[in-house]
Amino acid sequence: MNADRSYRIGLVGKPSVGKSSFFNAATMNDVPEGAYPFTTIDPTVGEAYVRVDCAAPEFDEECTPSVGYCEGGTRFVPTKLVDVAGLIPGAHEGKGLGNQFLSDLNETDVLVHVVDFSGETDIEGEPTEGHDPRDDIDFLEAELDQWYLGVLEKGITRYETGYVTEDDDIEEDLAEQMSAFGITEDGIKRLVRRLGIGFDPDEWDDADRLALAREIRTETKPMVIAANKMDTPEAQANYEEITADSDYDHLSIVPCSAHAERALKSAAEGGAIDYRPGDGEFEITGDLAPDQEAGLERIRDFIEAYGSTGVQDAIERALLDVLGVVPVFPGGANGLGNERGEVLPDCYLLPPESTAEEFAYGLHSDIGEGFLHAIDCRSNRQLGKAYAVESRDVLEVVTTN
Ligand SMILES: Nc1nc2c(ncn2[C@@H]2O[C@H](COP(=O)(O)OP(=O)(O)O)[C@@H](O)[C@H]2O)c(=O)[nH]1
Ligand SMILES: [Mg+2]
Repeated sequence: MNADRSYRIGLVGKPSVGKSSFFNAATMNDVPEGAYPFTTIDPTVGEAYVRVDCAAPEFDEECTPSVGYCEGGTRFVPTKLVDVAGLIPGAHEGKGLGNQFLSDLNETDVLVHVVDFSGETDIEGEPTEGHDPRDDIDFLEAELDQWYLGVLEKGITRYETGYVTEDDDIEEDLAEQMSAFGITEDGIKRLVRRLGIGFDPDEWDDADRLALAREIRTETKPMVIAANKMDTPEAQANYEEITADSDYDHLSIVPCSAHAERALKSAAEGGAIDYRPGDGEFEITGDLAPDQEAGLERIRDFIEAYGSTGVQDAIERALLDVLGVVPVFPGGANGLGNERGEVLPDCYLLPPESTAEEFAYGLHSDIGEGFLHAIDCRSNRQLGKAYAVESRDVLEVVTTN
């Protein structure tokens, strides 16, 4: 995670799969101008949201969010979405991933690989028919693995050519070489043990090295697949086939239609329908021309079949499920409101396995330093600093100062 505590979800994929369409649909939000601090700086970084059930109703209160918004008991908590264009296909020709692409990727915490499931774009993103989306999934995984492997090999060389002392461990050199990926020595040790390849890199053959690179990659750059263009029958057929293929069990594949999400949001903005992003239903509220109504009814059939347009789902699957980020509300044990009369103004997205003390440090370093205990505002139970925060906890921190 970046120092400013906000997560970045990277949208990746070859050209013409629908990255920009997904990005626009996800970041097209009915919030006031000026609430888009990122778009002015960098058009490829936008604000998207993850949905979290609001805790305020459990306390018979109404929340007043200071960031994002709350609709019908669902908090929309902001997060950053990045359109990481520039994936260069054609690695087989020795081109590989572009340098800019790699440094942009390094700034993301989790990836959504947007794949054209309709099969109507070839590996380079040119129009075709009957392309197997599995080739795109395999391509990106293999490319990322090669990137990691290259850095891993440098770490091994560093170990082998370095000044060898008694306490010189391979995991130390690898962690140092791979620090940009955010892997620690302990992390490397755990993965080496999981693979059972031992701690002497002289004993590692090419397959072992690649396997280790892949483990480190999947651990530090987790990914979901957005199976896009699912509004087409070709994509639906591919989706059935690929989700039944056990070779792809390791991936989280979310059926998705960027077009449908965009159409529903536009219709909602125009007053034609009531639609809350991510929902599996909507209500027609305006007078519609017959063709607009027919178009919306086709989308209704689609979201009823797949549960939603999938855009919100893909974002949440990435951040909450795959990355394991934990939403926590700072609150007060004697009434949720703070001194300014705001009720649950914040909902923090914390790294997996965060403790109450880390939560306190996230509020402010003074609060972390003065930490006495936390209070679970639902039960009024005291929690020690090692308490592992849980999703939707409402916590007050009691300090010495
Ligand atoms: N049917 C369908 N087409 C889509 C969808 N999303 C994007 N497209 C189309 O795919 C093409 C490429 O989209 P774009 O967002 O520019 O892709 P990018 O190059 O990955 O950013 C455009 O013609 C889009 O209209 C979708 O959900 N369904
Ligand atoms: Mg684009």
